[in-house]
Amino acid sequence: MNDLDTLVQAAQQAFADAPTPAELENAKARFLGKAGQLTELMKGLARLSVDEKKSRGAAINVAKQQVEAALQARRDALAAGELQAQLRAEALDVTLPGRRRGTGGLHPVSRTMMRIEAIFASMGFDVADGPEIETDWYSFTALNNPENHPARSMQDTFYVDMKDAEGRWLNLRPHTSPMQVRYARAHAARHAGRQPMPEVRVIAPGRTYRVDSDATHSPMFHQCEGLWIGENVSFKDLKVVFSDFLRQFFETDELDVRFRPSYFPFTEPSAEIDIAFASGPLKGRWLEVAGSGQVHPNVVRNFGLDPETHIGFAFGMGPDRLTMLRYGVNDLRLFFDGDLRFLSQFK
Ligand code: 2U9
Repeated sequence: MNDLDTLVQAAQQAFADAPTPAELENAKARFLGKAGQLTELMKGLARLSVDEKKSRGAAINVAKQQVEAALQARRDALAAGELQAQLRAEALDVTLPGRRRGTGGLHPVSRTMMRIEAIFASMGFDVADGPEIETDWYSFTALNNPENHPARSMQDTFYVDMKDAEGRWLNLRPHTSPMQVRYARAHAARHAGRQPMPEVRVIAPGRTYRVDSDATHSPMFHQCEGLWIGENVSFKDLKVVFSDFLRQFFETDELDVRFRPSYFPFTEPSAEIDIAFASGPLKGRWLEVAGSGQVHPNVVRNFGLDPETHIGFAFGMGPDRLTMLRYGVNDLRLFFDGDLRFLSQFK
């Protein structure tokens, strides 16, 4: 093997050993660069005779072409390797199923609230919304709750670590009635002196709070109360309005409705409202769905109205319980656990 063969072999080996394009260019410089081995051999031709120059020059050129070919081959191989690595890194499995955008749905209790609001709105009721942190007067006193009534006790009501202007602890409203007191007072003040005063006809749906927790009670629950006050609104109107509401809500005319005498401090007389379905799994069983009554004169007075001329009725129901009845759910806590396996059934 002559010196040129050895040189070509050394170059091929050096190129093959270069792991990166940068190191390949360094190796190239050792053979083909300004001071590279082949360049030095070319410079040496000057010392030779004309004939020797010809044959030696041709041989060096052949060696140079072989070195350049090896260089190009290695360049191509490294570039192809890089491309392969990049393709591997960016590999995409086009057979995977696409990711769908999750679609939400309304919470079953929200659906019930919306149904209740729509039905009462169709009967001319306004929908009122207001504070969940209340004063003692709006939650209890205005509603004819005696000072020592158990509903005010620490076991039942959540209190907030802050006092109102009268020095009484604020509370998380235990019912939505305070909102109706606020609404009725604002209404009476706005229409003061008008004869006759436009009727108060309002429902107050919303979150309410009590210290209570089991399969049928949650510390946060929902209520929807209604109030209709005018100069000539009677218990008969209550029976018609609420029976009509129940038949629309449960989408059946074959519903027995009964008003059973009861007691609430804010109504007199008072009645529990029970229903019985004519078919289905609950057929024939009396189920308590609401409370109601003629608004107590003391409460009417707290609206800023004269109970001698203004009279009417109120009712209160639990949308959580109505939702359980409508969908056949037996544990209230399911509504508030946030478990999508349960909730997504209502989409
Ligand atoms: C005002 C005056 C009176 C609303 C009423 C009830 C009877 C009642 C319960 C039913 C189940 C609450 O949701 S529940 O836990 N409610 O029994 N509520 S009368 O009476 C009012 C409301 C507002 C100003």
